[in-house]
Amino acid sequence: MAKSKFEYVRDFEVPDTCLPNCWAVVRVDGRNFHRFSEQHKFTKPNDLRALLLMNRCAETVMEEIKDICLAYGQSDEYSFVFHKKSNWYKRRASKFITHVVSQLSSSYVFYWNKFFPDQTMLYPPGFDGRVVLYPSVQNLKDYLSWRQADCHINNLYNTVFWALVQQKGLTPAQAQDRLKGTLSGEKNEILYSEFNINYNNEPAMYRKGSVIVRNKVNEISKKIIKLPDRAEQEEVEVCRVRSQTVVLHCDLISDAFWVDHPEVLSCES
Ligand code: DGT
Ligand code: MG
Ligand code: MG
Ligand code: MG
Ligand code: MG
Repeated sequence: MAKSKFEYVRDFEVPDTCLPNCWAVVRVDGRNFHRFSEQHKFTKPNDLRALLLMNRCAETVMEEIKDICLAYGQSDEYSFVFHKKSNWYKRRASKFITHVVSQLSSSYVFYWNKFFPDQTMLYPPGFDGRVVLYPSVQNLKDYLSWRQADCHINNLYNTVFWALVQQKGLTPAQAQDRLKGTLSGEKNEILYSEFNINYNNEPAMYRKGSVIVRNKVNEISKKIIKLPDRAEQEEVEVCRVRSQTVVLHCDLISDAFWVDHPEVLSCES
């Protein structure tokens, strides 16, 4: 087909390929969720509905994009790890980011009512996205450890902060003052001695965030077939290996997770 004289504008598009053989992590984060969580009356410090909704959205992203081998989420953010061998959309960064962000955003609206049956969505939420490449498995593990450590630090702080405000009647400024310069041991001690809360008994999803991996399950179904050497049709059992997403609230910082789940980073599947 003859080209139009306008075709040359294509040359303004620049390549944005993610470097081969690197783990590509797309992190999405809610836009101004400080405001969104206030307006939609999220409970503090953690809103179970909001976290479960984010997990559902992240599972949808993984169902749609098979080259994602693991996802990790906490607060209003989720990180999606594209396998280093992925060649999805020729590894174009813009495809990685925009497809993840749009699939997650539309899912957030699509599933909202399921998790917030009594709360109307007041305005459409937005999410930002970025992709970062990690050349070694150790870099990738350290990235995930960084996000999980962030979850832990924020959650410990928020748990004590809101206990002081909600149960002791301190103003936010007073609570902030009280916690200024405290180490994590001291925060644990305040929770234990003043609120009878053992931080380690707080829900694992709040303390550790959520990890999504794929589980292989054998799915047995019945099928009616006609074998060539038989006169009648017969019902036979067929076994299919299906991959399902599963949400965990485990530690990613120690080696145990990686020893228990070698399939996550392996090149098979
Ligand atoms: P950004 O990301 O720069 O557009 O701005 P924000 O406001 O989204 O800031 P970010 O992402 O650093 O912090 C997340 C905000 O979302 C933070 O203000 C607390 C809120 N948030 C997230 N999860 C929950 C929750 O479960 N309960 C409540 N009450 N707030 C939450
Ligand atoms: Mg932010
Ligand atoms: Mg945010
Ligand atoms: Mg955030
Ligand atoms: Mg198109």
